[in-house]
Amino acid sequence: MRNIQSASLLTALLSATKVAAHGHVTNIVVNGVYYEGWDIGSFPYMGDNAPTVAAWGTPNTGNGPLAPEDYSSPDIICHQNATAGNGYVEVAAGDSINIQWTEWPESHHGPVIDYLARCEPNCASVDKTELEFFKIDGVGLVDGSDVPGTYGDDQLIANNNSWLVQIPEGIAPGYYALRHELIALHSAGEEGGAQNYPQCFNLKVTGSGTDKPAGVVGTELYKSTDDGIIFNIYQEVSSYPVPGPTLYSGAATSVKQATSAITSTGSASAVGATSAAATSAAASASTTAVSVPTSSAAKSSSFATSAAATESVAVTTTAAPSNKAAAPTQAPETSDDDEVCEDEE
Ligand SMILES: [Cu+2]
Repeated sequence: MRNIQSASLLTALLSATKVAAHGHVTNIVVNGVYYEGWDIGSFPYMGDNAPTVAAWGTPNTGNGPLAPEDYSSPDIICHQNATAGNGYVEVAAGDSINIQWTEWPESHHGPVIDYLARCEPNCASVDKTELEFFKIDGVGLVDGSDVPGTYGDDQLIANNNSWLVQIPEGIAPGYYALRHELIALHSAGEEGGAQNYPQCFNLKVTGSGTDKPAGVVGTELYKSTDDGIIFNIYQEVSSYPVPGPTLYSGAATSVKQATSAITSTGSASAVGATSAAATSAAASASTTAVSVPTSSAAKSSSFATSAAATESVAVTTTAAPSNKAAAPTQAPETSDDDEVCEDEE
């Protein structure tokens, strides 16, 4: 299989180069409100002038992955040298959050996993190494009949490079760090080859739940020898063991992937600020998720549908910044992560 025609190989290499920057989360959408993420194209160069966002910051301007050798490093918690965002986004338990990625490389098949960790007193002031994460979502193999299989992140790609995660209804209100992660398995056939792409956002969860699920610290989520970390996707498989701790019993069993129409733009509330005006509107905006068939790569840009209650959104009511969501900021090509990313065919 190595003697592929050089033309198609060249094409593959070129397209790989185009997406070699891998990816990151550009924004999240909560009940129609758009909240920007950590813009690796500018925020790392702004020092204290970087805007207050709910996303955790990282100097990882090259979009590179973490590797199994990083599993015992604090980097695995929320990516390379990550620091907690000074902001948070309010969301009601039971609501869903749409997490928007830049274009995800097709070759990088693997699971999509989401965790929450309770932050006391808030996520901006915690010691990240003490955050205890419980798993609320983990989609691995969707269909293994067609090698190399369809995985969670293939559904993400089909869903406009976005992922819908539901905040469990039963968890106690409070501040939480959402740890959303893609694990690329294209080189995971041998130990050390998996690629982890964790992305974190601070949330303030409202509601009347009482559950405070047990979790594990980030540096104990995975081992380089875990079954789902060493895994050969280039063979017919009928199952895939999603790595990490077991799913929290109160997690949604299945979330139909959909995009979320953006009806307004919000700003993260600053930790410690007395007014949460920017996010208070989120709860009253309606969710307008539009189903995307998982069988086809529906990438229609006409996701926006009738959005009720837009008048109740108190925050900046600019039009949906679809250009922002669709055209990720170009990142400086400072990374050498191409070297660790062999797109095996
Ligand atoms: Cu890669």
